[in-house]
Amino acid sequence: MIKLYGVQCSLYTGKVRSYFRKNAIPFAERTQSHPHYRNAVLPAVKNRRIPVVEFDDGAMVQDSTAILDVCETRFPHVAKPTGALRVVELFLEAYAERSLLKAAMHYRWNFPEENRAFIVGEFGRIIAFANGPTAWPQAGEAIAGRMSAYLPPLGITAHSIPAIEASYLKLLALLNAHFVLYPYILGDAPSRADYGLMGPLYAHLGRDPYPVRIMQQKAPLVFRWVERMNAPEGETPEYPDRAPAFFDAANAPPTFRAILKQAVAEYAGEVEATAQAFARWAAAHADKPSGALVSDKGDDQPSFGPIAYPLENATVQPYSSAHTLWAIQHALDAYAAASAAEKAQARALFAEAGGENLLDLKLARRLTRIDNKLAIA
Ligand SMILES: N[C@@H](CCC(=O)N[C@@H](CS)C(=O)NCC(=O)O)C(=O)O
Repeated sequence: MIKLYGVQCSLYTGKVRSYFRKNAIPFAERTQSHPHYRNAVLPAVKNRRIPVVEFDDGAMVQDSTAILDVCETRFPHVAKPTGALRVVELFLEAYAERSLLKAAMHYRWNFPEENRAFIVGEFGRIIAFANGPTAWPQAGEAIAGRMSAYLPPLGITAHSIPAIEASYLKLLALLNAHFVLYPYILGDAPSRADYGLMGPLYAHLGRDPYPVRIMQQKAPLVFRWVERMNAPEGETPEYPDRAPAFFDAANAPPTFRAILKQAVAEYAGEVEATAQAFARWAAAHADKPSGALVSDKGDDQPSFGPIAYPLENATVQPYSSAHTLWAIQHALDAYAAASAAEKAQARALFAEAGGENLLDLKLARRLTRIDNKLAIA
């Protein structure tokens, strides 16, 4: 049976767990404290991040996006959208994994009175469950310190927090309106847009004490979507007797178009600034051969240095994430592979969302992952 190494409070694990459940793919979930993780998985993947999936033939992959890529070839029966909607699902997956990380991290770490004991306990139970409740707080504190240190490099500051909150609350309202009509982002079947969004919207924003209350009170249909995305049923009571199909890109409903527009508004500036940082990096590293890791130090998700981009009425100043360009490359590849008619549909959708330029983005070099680390293709 497939093994998923991860935990409930892990953003990226939530994405993969939901994919397996929704598509009736049997799996067993384990934490990193399992002896097989330490003895066999970590030495093989050479990357301490979760999730890691060990497939039944022994192949192991770290990175939720890379795992879904592999799953698409291993489980061809799982329906996936085509044409313009394929471009959209991969764009929204990239948006969820990077841009929504700000809201996920802010709402987890900046409300310690409500969240801190819960999340420290969660971390403690991951690494020291067998040692019993008295051991958990101390074990959890060590991880909590490391995770909360990610906030400044993500650009989460007193200046940007009002913008991060405003943008997140807009998304919640738009999703809530969409789920009145459809069970999933692209209609009546889940896609990588949903799996991607499940990372931040379940593990942090739909589960930590402070933000889950916001979701329940302001966007109850989003809370229901989170439940639905973690359940194996194909059909749910609110939308009975509906065929599990995606809507047609040409007739994409206004509620969906509004979600795409919000994602573009939040994320396009970061993508463009990161692509520019990559171009500067590539010019300075023109001798990097194909197959070389991006990071000389062997970092799996390196940065091309600081960037700045607008969000609402603020400027966010994070360290750029090279990894997000690899994720965006998925959407660009889908666009390049589309027919002329599908390209026109994708352009129409992104143009209406204010993001037509994204489809013309040229990355300085092609990116790939080698040994679970970002590399030059
Ligand atoms: N792009 C990776 C990100 C994985 C990731 O950052 N996972 C977190 C937990 S949600 C982690 O393992 N962090 C450990 C660390 O940063 O040291 C993926 O999609 O799997």
